[in-house]
Amino acid sequence: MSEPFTGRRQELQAELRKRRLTHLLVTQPANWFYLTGFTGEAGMLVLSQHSSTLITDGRFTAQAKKETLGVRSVGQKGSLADSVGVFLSARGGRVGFDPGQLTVGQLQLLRRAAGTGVAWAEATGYVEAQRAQKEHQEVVQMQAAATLAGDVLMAALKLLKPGIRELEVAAEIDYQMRYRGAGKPAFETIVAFGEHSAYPHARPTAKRLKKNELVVLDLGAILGHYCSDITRTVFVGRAPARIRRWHRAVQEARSAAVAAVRAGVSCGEVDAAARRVLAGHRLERYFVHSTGHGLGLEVHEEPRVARGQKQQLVPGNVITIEPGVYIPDIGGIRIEDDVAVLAGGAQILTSAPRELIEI
Ligand SMILES: [Mn+2]
Repeated sequence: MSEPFTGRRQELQAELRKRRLTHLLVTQPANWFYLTGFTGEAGMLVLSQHSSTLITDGRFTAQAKKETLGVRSVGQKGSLADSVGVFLSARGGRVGFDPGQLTVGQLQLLRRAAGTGVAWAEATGYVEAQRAQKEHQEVVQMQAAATLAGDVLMAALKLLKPGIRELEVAAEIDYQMRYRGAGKPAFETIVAFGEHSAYPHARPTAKRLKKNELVVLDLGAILGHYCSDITRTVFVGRAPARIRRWHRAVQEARSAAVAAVRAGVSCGEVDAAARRVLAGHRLERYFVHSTGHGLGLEVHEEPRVARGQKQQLVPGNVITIEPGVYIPDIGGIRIEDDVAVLAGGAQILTSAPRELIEI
């Protein structure tokens, strides 16, 4: 099978020509990995209309040569800004940079080093837009990452006995990810017991599990560079009627949002589908975050599945659908799946059971 990087660079280079940029600075590791395969965490990729140059320091030069094909790799001399500046000053032209990724200080240093022959132009989110539309092989990889995350979550349920600490469960989840071949967790694993689960992004603590508590497990694995993200909610004991009712409402909201997913539908419409169901159950005010987010090389990327988002889904988008309700002092309920957008619908990548798990 051919490598995907050359084609991605060619697509971006066509964009540069269209935008009349001679170069684009790629300053973010996920972006340069996407374009070259380079896994180092320091350096800069300078994409020109017909060539690509990776400028890295001594820790990464051998790695850059080994991992990339058709990319010139240049060893950094002095600071990164000096090296990139010298490279650009020798060529001149109109250089695109992403103001969301370069600090004011870095831009000042680059300007000074590149001199007056270089014009600077804001070029926001070019690679991110390309990354949002996954190729078939990327979706296949994300399916594997999602399956692994679901398996780890199901295995972790066995630990949920009264007395265990949130941190112990989180440690076991992280261990199981790596044991099963994942690179590392995609984000800090969330294990939240009882009233802690009312915080959507609770951090695991030394709190011990009690009977008749809710448990929210939210975890993601990075497998073959791609992230997964899954959440399930558990009740320790037999759940009272109101917990069942809340969980059913969240399940219904999740199903409505997934049913709304297909190419051509706006992200705001998907978000509204979940919100409408929760409003019908008078739970809307307890749903305190967006319905989902793009997922890929990073755990949060384009597109955002939030209220009012006009951006339309296209085939190849991979997003999370994760409605939840958070009742202060009692607990939270969230169900999260990863979904690939198809022309006529959605392909669900995560597979663990979605009903309320009582243990
Ligand atoms: Mn998520």
